[in-house]
Amino acid sequence: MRTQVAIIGAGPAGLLLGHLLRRAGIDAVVIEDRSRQHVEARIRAGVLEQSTVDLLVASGAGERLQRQGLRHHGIDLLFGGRRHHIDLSGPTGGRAITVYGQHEVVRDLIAARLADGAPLLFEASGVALHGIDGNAPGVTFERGGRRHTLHCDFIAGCDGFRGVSRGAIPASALQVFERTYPFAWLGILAEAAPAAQELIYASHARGFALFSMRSPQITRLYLQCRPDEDLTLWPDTRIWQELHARLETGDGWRLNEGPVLQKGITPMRSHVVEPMQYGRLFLAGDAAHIVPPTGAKGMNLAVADVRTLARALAAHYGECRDDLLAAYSATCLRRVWRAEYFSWWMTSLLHRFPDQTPFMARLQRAELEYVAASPAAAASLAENYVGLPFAAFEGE
Ligand code: RFL
Ligand code: PHB
Repeated sequence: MRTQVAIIGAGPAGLLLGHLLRRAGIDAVVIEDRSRQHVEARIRAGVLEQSTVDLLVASGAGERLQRQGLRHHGIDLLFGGRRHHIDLSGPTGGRAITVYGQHEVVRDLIAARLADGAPLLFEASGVALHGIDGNAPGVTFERGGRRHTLHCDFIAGCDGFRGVSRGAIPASALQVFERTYPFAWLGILAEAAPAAQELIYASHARGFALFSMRSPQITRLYLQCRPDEDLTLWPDTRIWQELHARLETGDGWRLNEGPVLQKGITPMRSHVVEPMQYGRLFLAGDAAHIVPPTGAKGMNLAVADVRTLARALAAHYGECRDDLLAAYSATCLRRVWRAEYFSWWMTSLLHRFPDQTPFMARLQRAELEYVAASPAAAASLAENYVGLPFAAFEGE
């Protein structure tokens, strides 16, 4: 087998890269170790930045997103027993976020790829990368009981935080930046109509909580919990009790309850590797960087990476120009570090830290009050939350 670009991983990064390359007339094969059913059912992110939506729509994969996505022009911050509305669109020239599940984006991109008749190989196990520091790289894997070799010009490592691509780069060639937070999120998906219009980020003495949604019938909720939390200690009644305690105030607003469809624990960490390229291998998305989910940036960063990579590959094949490929890592990392900062800031602002001193608690409260009261501080939150335009990091 031979292709121009071998893409490892059919998450948002790998699938969107395949889609953008196809539109640029570049051949790619997407290799995924899980089943189609598994990747289409994986519940993860829900908030798409304005630029992410614009790119998906412009690429022809945004039709259902435009019909079903829930456009939001604000978020609520809840602290000190009161809700404070943060306007996202006013200070950002009308930009907004769209709530649309990551698995829906994945479904749309899979449907587009299959409709194009483009290669997408699920259930490929034992994926290994070869020759990334030479001119003839390749990927080997097992599928349907046979071992296969895919020869290519470039490899895109889009296989997430636990994939194999990053590990194919010699450790001596990578610098790792990491921070692990002393808490996790317990998330549920509930069959209950969202009781509020906007997302609610709550800083509460019992810990952080987040109210979000997926559709007019489905609510998505998270609770700060211990990093080693045992889910069996959290029957649904305890989860609802805790959510009521952290998200409701004295103003009469009530959270709607409903059957819990899914339950899980998400660790919180920041992690970046530099550079995001080694020879013919380019890392994109979670394979190269992780943010804690508080800023809702992970999937949006994955999208920004593959847009940059697709444009660089188009310049290579279309114009025999390699300057964009050479600049890939530096271009992506400018945006990555802005998102790392914002995600760390949102996380630090809203969570209870186990070793939090009264002094730190007062500083946190002062910052929350500043964001809620100052148009300048709120505008900074809004600008980062809706996402800076692609051009802001590309020198265009
Ligand atoms: P993915 O989605 O992990 O996809 C990687 C794919 O690679 C496959 N794979 C392999 N394939 C072949 N061979 C191997 N050896 C392989 N190893 C792995 C995997 O099966 C998978 O299909 O990475 P990608 O594409 O980089 O996308 C990144 C996003 O998934 C991630 O950043 C977001 O989900 C993070 N995130 C959020 N991001 C946002 O932008 N907005 C949000 O609101 C948001 N909320 C969240 C989140 C992540 C969460 N969790 C569960 C971590 C909320 C949560 C709770
Ligand atoms: C979600 O809806 O899953 C979600 C929303 C906002 C976040 C993280 C996750 O910051």
